[in-house]
Amino acid sequence: MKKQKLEFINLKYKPQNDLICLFKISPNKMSMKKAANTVALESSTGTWTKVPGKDYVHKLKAKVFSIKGNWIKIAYPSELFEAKNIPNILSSIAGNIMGMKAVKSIRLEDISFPNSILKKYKGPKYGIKGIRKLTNVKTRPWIGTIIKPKLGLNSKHYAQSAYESWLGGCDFVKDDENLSSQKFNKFEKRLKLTIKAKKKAEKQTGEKKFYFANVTAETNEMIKRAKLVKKLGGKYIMVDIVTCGWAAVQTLRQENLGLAIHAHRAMHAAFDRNPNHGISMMVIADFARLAGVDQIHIGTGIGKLEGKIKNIKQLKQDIENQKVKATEKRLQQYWAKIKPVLGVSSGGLHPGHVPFLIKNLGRDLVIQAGGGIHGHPQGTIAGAKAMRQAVDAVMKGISLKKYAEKNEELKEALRAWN
Ligand code: RUB
Ligand code: CA
Repeated sequence: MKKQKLEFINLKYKPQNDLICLFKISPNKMSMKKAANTVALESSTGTWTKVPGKDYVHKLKAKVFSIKGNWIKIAYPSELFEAKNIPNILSSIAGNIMGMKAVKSIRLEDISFPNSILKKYKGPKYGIKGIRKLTNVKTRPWIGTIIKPKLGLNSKHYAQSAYESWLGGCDFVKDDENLSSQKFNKFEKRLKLTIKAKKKAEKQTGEKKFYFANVTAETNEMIKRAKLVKKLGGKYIMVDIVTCGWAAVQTLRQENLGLAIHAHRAMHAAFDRNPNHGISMMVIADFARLAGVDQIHIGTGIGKLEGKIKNIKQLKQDIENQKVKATEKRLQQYWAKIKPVLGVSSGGLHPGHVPFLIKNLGRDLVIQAGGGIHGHPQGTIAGAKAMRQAVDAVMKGISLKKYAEKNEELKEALRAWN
């Protein structure tokens, strides 16, 4: 076969109005340059063989402009993408190339959007400052709970458990990712009873309380459910962004209902768990920020689910900062008018983990526990109290052990789980 010209490599190129992708690739029986060229051509204007082109088409070629070991950077002219269409972007930059024979593995590690693309998207409605204002929680981390058992409870028992969680000190109560509108707990009934319970808890505690109803469903149905939340006076919704898909998330945000959006990331690990292949959580979070969720699960670095604290810290900077600095494994990004997203730590947490979480991830954080609240030996109210006491202890600079001497619920939680 004739030696192929590597037309999609230009190591002198300086990106301007381009979308930039950072990939980690492992070539399959070919040079890194050739593999990189193949990735760039398949994800932009080329295919497996030469086809006649025109000059104006050549201008739209993606360019590999950096190769460092297995890490390559590709610049895509922004004209390659339709405005307001996340699926369209992903079909190029994380589409066919994920299954190409030219690479043994390929991982999209990070993405950086030029302003010409950013300005087409709404981004989060509230951002972190907006959520502080909405919830009236001034400086401490927020405390959330996921009602457990995650499936099976009827609507009445569900709302009761939510009520007890708020009474004990939770700010947020959320549905679990796999609860939608099953026969045993229909969405509308659950929503009505839980919002009623929320109002009662607000009166009793004098605090603002919030319920994140999981609206994840077929898109039209999802919008209907979100509108019902608004009609009944809810302020938040929750959506499983990966399983319901980017188009649906965009639609939900573009409806502009004024509701804050909590993003659950169930199924993210199918893309991001393999360190050599797939799509990183950083990229998933970048698209979530672009589409406009207000808060997103980022992991814990402790607890029941996989994830190193070092990576979670990086991810948190990525969703919080207006200017994200480049590192060897991250691209720089200026988010312009797109607001920050609030990070949520969740998965196997209990009060004993609170000092670690605040030390590593700061106060702009939702600390969320299901089992670590409802599994408290004295029940849900005590479980929520223990979590609130743990947060209060850290805010006052007192060790949990010391604070537990005068706070029975915390003492019991530490005895059970620490
Ligand atoms: C929490 C739970 C959530 C996870 C999701 O329950 O199961 O769905 O937070 O994971 P529990 P992630 O507190 O009983 O473990 O937040 O990593 O996306
Ligand atoms: Ca990025």
